[in-house]
Amino acid sequence: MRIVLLGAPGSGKGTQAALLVEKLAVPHISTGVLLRQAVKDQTPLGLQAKATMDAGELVSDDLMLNLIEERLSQDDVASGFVLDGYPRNLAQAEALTEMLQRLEKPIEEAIQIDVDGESIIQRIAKRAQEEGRSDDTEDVVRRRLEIYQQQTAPVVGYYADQGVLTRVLGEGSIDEVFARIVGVLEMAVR
Ligand code: B4P
Repeated sequence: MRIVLLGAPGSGKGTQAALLVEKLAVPHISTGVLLRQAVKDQTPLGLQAKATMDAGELVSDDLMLNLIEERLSQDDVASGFVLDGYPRNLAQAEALTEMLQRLEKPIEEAIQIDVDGESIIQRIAKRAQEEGRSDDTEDVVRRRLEIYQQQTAPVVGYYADQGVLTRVLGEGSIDEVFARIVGVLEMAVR
């Protein structure tokens, strides 16, 4: 299946995507992970993206489109994929639809993970202590949430209009949220 996971920073997209790809045996494509690896490897992309990520802003649509097109052209996506962190604004959503139409691999399910702001702050504060990610500081998280509201939240409506969106409650334990997502996918394949 070709699935997009949507949700605010800290909603559990990355966490749930990792569980889903194990269950479905398809690749996990996380633009956040790809970018952090590029920064670590000091590739030209990583060198360009680092300051933007550290400020909590979105990396440019052009850079992201190249990154995602390159990844989605690889052979391992033939059986499907779980996309996590892309698209993050309407321009990216439209570019993705156009690219996947060309590749004859349209999105089949978009799942929005809904979590309230207070849980998000607590989860990211915990991750900041555990992992020390450079964009998990309080000020940067606040900025990431603003950007989410302004630019990423409208993507939910975009997939609703395409008739592929389901919303899932992201509160509760990781296993509880996962069971809800699996329930949605089981309904979708019937
Ligand atoms: P991402 O890596 O996508 O960062 P994120 O939104 O914080 O999500 P993540 O997947 O890491 O966290 P999750 O909610 O799973 O992006 C980082 C940056 O890269 C962006 O700010 C931007 O600069 C850039 N970028 C990425 N994609 C881009 C694009 N398309 N265009 C432009 N720029 C882009 O989990 C958060 C924490 O909550 C975890 O510690 C987890 O353990 C915990 N958690 C999860 N579920 C839980 C639960 N049920 N209960 C308790 N804790 C839970």
